[in-house]
Amino acid sequence: QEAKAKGPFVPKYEDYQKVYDAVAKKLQDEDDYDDGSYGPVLLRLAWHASGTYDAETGTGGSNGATMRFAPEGDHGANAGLKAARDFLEPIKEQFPWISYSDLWILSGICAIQEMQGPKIPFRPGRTDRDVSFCTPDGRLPDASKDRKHIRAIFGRMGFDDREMVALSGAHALGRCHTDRSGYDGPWTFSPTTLTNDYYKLLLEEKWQWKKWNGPKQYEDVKTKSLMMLPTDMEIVKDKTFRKHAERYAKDNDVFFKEFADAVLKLFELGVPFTVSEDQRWTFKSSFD
Ligand code: DDH
Repeated sequence: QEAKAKGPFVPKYEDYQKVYDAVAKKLQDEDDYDDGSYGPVLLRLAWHASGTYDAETGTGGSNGATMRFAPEGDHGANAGLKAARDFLEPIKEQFPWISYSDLWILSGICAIQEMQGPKIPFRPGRTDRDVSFCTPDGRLPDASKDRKHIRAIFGRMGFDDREMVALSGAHALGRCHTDRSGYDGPWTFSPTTLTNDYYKLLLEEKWQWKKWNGPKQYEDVKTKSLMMLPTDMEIVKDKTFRKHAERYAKDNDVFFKEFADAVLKLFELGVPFTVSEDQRWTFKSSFD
């Protein structure tokens, strides 16, 4: 029988699942970073790649992975994300067929799922673009600002109030680093597990300004070991934002559902997919 002609390699679901598995394994193996996981900083990389999107001009977003280049990589908001990009470099070498931009988003999804968050469906289609596609500085949120700024930044991406509050729940994860943003500390007591604790703590704890030489941030009165950014506190000070924070604090399932929807939307902003919405994949987690 005649051998079939071999065309170019077209990766399938199984191939992307292999990339997911490799990232998940590396997350487990390299547990001596920060609070025991690269998960939070991987998620932040995917979010900062996506959060540059501008709906009006269609520029920015996760397509392109332009944070690899100096102007964008050096933006103040991206300080420290080299740790995440370096973490992924051996994965990229192992699976050279995947674009950096798909890899960063797949890894953000892997981080969420491996930190016990909800499933986030994925579809490939991002291609890497050159330095000329770098976005201007100032498209990502500034933690020292107020609700007007939050609405301007996330509104520019096409999000409504409910989605802004849902996305903010990512701060259940990770921490601030004085040598990156200048802020200090984690938001919750379990920074490597996704829960609705961010909303619970915001609503139930007493918060005061931290007395220190760093940028203005809040600390919890009881233990002084947790932090909130000025933008985090807007989530409970603004009446509309607060209504959603209360819903999420009350019901983790509701938070997971609305967080997953908003993250899916965030990660797909501005990507010219050739695959339709009903052809998204859901990856198996390491503990499924
Ligand atoms: Fe954030 N974030 N973020 N954030 N973020 C920081 C860390 C992490 C803001 C500022 C900061 C989102 C929204 C906002 C994560 C995910 C997400 C830090 C500390 C600052 C500052 C960085 C450092 O020092 O290392 C502001 C302002 C906003 C805003 O909404 C107004 C969103 C939407 C997400 C998301 O993932 C959907 C994660 C994870 C971290 C922890 C990173 C780490 O290394 O740990």
